[in-house]
Amino acid sequence: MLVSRYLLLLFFQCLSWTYGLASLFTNPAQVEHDDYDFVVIGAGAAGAVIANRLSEDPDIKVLLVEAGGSNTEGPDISAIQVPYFVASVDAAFDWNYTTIPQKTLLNRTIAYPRGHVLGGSTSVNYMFYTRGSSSDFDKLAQVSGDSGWSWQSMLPYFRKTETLSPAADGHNITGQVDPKFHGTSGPVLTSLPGNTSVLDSRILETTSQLSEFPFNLDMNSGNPLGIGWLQSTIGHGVRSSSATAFLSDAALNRKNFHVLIGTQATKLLQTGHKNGKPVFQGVELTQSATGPHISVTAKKEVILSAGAIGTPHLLKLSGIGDHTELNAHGIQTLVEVPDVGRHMQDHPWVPLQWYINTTNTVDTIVRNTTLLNEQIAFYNKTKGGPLANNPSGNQVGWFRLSKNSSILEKFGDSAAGETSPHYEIIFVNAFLSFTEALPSEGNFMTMLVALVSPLSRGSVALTSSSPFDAPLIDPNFLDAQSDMVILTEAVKAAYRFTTAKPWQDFIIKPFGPVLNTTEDIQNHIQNLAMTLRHPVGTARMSSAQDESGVVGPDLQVKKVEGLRIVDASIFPHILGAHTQAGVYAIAEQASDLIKKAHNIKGSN
Ligand SMILES: Cc1cc2nc3c(=O)[nH]c(=O)nc-3n(C[C@H](O)[C@H](O)[C@H](O)COP(=O)(O)OP(=O)(O)OC[C@H]3O[C@@H](n4cnc5c(N)ncnc54)[C@H](O)[C@@H]3O)c2cc1C
Ligand SMILES: *[C@@H]1O[C@H](CO)[C@@H](O)[C@H](O)[C@H]1NC(C)=O
Ligand SMILES: *[C@@H]1O[C@H](CO)[C@@H](O)[C@H](O)[C@H]1NC(C)=O
Ligand SMILES: *[C@@H]1O[C@H](CO)[C@@H](O)[C@H](O)[C@H]1NC(C)=O
Ligand SMILES: *[C@@H]1O[C@H](CO)[C@@H](O)[C@H](O)[C@H]1NC(C)=O
Ligand SMILES: *[C@@H]1O[C@H](CO)[C@@H](O)[C@H](O)[C@H]1NC(C)=O
Ligand SMILES: *[C@@H]1O[C@H](CO)[C@@H](O)[C@H](O)[C@H]1NC(C)=O
Ligand SMILES: *[C@@H]1O[C@H](CO)[C@@H](O)[C@H](O)[C@H]1NC(C)=O
Ligand SMILES: *[C@@H]1O[C@H](CO)[C@@H](O)[C@H](O)[C@H]1NC(C)=O
Ligand SMILES: CC(=O)N[C@H]1CO[C@H](CO)[C@@H](O)[C@@H]1O
Repeated sequence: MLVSRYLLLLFFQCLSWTYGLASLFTNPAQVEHDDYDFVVIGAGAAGAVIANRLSEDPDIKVLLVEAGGSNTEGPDISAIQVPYFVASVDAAFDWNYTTIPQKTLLNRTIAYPRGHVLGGSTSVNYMFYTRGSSSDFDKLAQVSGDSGWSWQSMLPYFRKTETLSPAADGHNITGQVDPKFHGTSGPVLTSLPGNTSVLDSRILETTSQLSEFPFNLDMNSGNPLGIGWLQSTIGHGVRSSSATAFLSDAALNRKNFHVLIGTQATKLLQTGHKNGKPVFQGVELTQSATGPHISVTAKKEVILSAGAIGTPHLLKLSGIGDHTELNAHGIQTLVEVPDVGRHMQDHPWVPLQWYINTTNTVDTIVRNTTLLNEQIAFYNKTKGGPLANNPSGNQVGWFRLSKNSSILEKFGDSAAGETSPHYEIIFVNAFLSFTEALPSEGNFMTMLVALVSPLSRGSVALTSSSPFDAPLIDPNFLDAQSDMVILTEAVKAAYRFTTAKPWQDFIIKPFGPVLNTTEDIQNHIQNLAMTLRHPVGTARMSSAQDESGVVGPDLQVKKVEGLRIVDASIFPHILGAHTQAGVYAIAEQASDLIKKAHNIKGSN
């Protein structure tokens, strides 16, 4: 679904505008050295929430530091605003990471995108809005020993972030979502699909024909199981990111809120001792490897929200980690916290494509520049049409292995609990692949089949002591035997889905060879498995008494004062869901925890 950048440039320049905001800084010389109450590192899903919520109190001064640039200015920004162009998001907004060779995947290395822009990965992601299951959060409460992280306690925070908004085409969404689970006044806009697809009626019909694939009115109710309509972080046809939501003009006009872009935190600095523990309330900043380095000190706390890769990387560079690894790179260990960078989890997936008997799929638009231009003009005028829609399709399903499955018997249950899925199927009305080009003829349905309850654990490790050398990223996909077995079962389930009647006069043939055997499927997985880009766990939460783990249930780094971590890295087990909604919710709850800890007004 690649689109020439020339077209984007040509047609969407009108969408960009220039910031004239008092508190958006591009030069570290503009910030104050030691006048901030809080310094937040990373303006992604979590950091933008925290910085916004803490600066709601005009007496609290907050600095938010982001390595990437503006989300509203620059040549390629239309790709991060127009939903259809998500696959064309440019490397200009990316950290350009790649995994180390994945041993179960024929030693392939896999591109590992992370947003490097205001909004972080929420500015470049596929906009799925899926919260996870009640079991996911109840298990978090259990592991952390804190009921504040349970589903019931988190539901108000999910609502707080969100406003369920009209679909881009204005259709009646009754029967596609249960509004009682949704927010009505939060900054992040969510919506149902904005364009119909030829798959819609066939998928719904299948849910009533095959009991294995039931319909679910709302996968964000705490019970995601079954097939439902996709909710996306799209509002009025435009991507809603943590930057559009929490770093709006109104927020950036607060006198007590400064945002510094194009600036990387290169080290956390120890500033003293308190309660017998080292205090880390200083941050070293720079704009380039060779440029000047400055430092800022937070009066109350530093909040680390650099994401599941950036956070463990920065901790290790700062001497917080495992001494063996730090020694090997000549870094002095200031605090021994061996779990930093360990226990990484992510969701692997494979594509399955079929030729289908229609000309009405997104493929037709991708191949026809005239038609695309017509749609661009239409979108430009109305913020509607296929370009306003999530190009990943209109329905998603979440499934568990059957209760009597021998896999459960042999390996135990890898999911968090009864409401948590083992695998996901995403139904796309287009040819979707990150490794294969769109064939010159034919129209396609793609199923993205993902393992969402992996047991494999990977790591983020140092390459060197330089903050400018990318870390070694190892999701260690399918290392656990049961992961390959369950993903294989998931592919078989996807094939079973296509045996329902609605597909019989519609699917022409599979793209590529038929995967008849377990061995065929496993070869397909080894050759094509990719990442859903959901890394978590690299600074995992554990109970206050637990010696292992990186943060306690209050998100403070263990053995350290003045430093909290709020981002995807704190999840001790991966959610059975795309991860942004969960990160938004933990960040909302963390904002309240921090406000309470410092007697700041405005917590719930
Ligand atoms: C391509 C892609 C597609 C995805 N699709 C979906 C989806 O459809 N639905 C979904 O729910 N989730 C999706 N995700 C995942 C989701 O976006 C992330 O889980 C979520 O954004 C994580 O939030 P975070 O705050 O932990 O990190 P991020 O949002 O990644 O933010 C971290 C921020 O910190 C900044 N940073 C890092 N290091 C430093 C430093 N040293 N100094 C200063 N700044 C720093 C980064 O530039 C970034 O802005 C996707 C992710 C990607 C990359
Ligand atoms: C990633 O690569 C692009 C293109 O080469 C570049 O513009 C961008 O700055 C790179 N990102 C980082 C964080 O270096
Ligand atoms: C992958 O690399 C490892 C280590 O170099 C090697 O032992 C193994 O044989 C390789 N596997 C494949 C399939 O090439
Ligand atoms: C939407 O559809 C439902 C059920 O068909 C109906 O009750 C409701 O009035 C409709 N809403 C609007 C705004 O038309
Ligand atoms: C496609 O559908 C039409 C009827 O709508 C039918 O005549 C034709 O045979 C079908 N083609 C294939 C390849 O199944
Ligand atoms: C491309 O789209 C235009 C505009 O809708 C249409 O007139 C034309 O026939 C299409 N071309 C092809 C090859 O389908
Ligand atoms: C989009 O709209 C702007 C004005 O709002 C106009 O200048 C531009 O030419 C339009 N682009 C297209 C492709 O219609
Ligand atoms: C499991 O139960 C289903 C029906 O729920 C049945 O069709 C299937 O054969 C059973 N499988 C095993 C391995 O017993
Ligand atoms: C695989 O399935 C196809 C289509 O159903 C069939 O033609 C082929 O013979 C099968 N191959 C094997 C090895 O079973
Ligand atoms: C790609 C796609 O399915 N586009 C559809 C968007 O909605 C219009 C109006 O219903 C359809 O005509 C398009 O086919």
